[in-house]
Amino acid sequence: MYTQSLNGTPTDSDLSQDDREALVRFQARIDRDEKIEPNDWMPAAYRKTLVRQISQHAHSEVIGMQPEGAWLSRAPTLKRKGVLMAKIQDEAGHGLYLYSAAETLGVARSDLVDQLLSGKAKYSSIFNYPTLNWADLGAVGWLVDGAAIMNQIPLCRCSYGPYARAMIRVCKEESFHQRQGYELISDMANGTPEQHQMAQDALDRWWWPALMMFGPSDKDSAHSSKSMQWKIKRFTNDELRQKFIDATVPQGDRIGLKLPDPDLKWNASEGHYDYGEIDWEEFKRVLNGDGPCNVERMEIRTAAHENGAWVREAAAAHAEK
Ligand code: BYC
Repeated sequence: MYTQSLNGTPTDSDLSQDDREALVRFQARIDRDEKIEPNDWMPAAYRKTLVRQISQHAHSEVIGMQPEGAWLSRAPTLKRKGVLMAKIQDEAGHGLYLYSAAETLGVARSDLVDQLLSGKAKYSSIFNYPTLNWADLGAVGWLVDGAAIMNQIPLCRCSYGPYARAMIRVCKEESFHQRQGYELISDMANGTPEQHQMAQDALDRWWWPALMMFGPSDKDSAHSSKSMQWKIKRFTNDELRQKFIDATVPQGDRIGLKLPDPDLKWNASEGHYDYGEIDWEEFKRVLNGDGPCNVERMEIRTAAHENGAWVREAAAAHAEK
């Protein structure tokens, strides 16, 4: 049945007259900026898109703990260690809110996790890059969390209520993450010449992967037009990427770091920065499992899942009592 089914994207000719009318009423609610709630009627394709996006977002938060976790035992001061620990715990929390938001759409979290572990579901490309030195933690906070906020603030106005509400708290925490990263990399950039060089090197390696977080260019984005019509996405991938670049260039200038793009220049007539070509071949390779850390990330995640089996069994046994 079309109306509430989770699978398949029917074509217009598959729809009954009732379904067509329901679709018109649904789009009218979206156009009036009403929130869609879990028990409301929604087209199967809207539900499917949300499950896909929210679950991939949740997986990204969970996998995203790994590049930072690698530095917990090597943080240079107690203060930095405490901040890093809090940030990583926040990411775990974001994953949990997001899995819960996805579950309101009628999918089981265990199925979503299986999709991640079997390689069927994606997670953000950015987490397949390594954190090679301490300055990378600054670059991750400044750029990766900075890009995340740019992408996620509009999701607070997403048409699906549970996702939009989860994003409000996530964004508050992401804002703290971005600021701690910028403070960390500012300290490095203003430190000794060697520390400054480490900060520049981290920026050089993280800049382009951070731009890829926003997804393929609009002309290649499979889902954007439908997601914009349904107000799941409020801006296209390229619009958000441009906003991020425009916000980040002056931040780099302020701390004396140079963004690694020779084509970056202010375009006064359009009021934004023009930028160079993104290496989309690299993006595709990373999405297809061939990034620097894809294998390692999945091995660690799979081992954590297997080692946690007894906790899930104990929790289920306790719940049955
Ligand atoms: N990496 O049609 P498109 C965080 C996939 S967590 C991997 O434009 P859409 C953080 C896309 O899924 C950051 N895959 O898709 C955590 C689709 O594949 P499928 C995660 C990507 O959904 C810890 C295909 O390419 N943020 O910030 O309209 C520590 C075609 O793309 C990527 C979110 O998940 C990518 N970069 O737009 C620190 C935010 N880009 O599903 C920080 C929520 C695209 O057809 N998600 N793909 O197989 C979104 O806003 C949207 O899903 C995207 C993509 C903008 C990412």
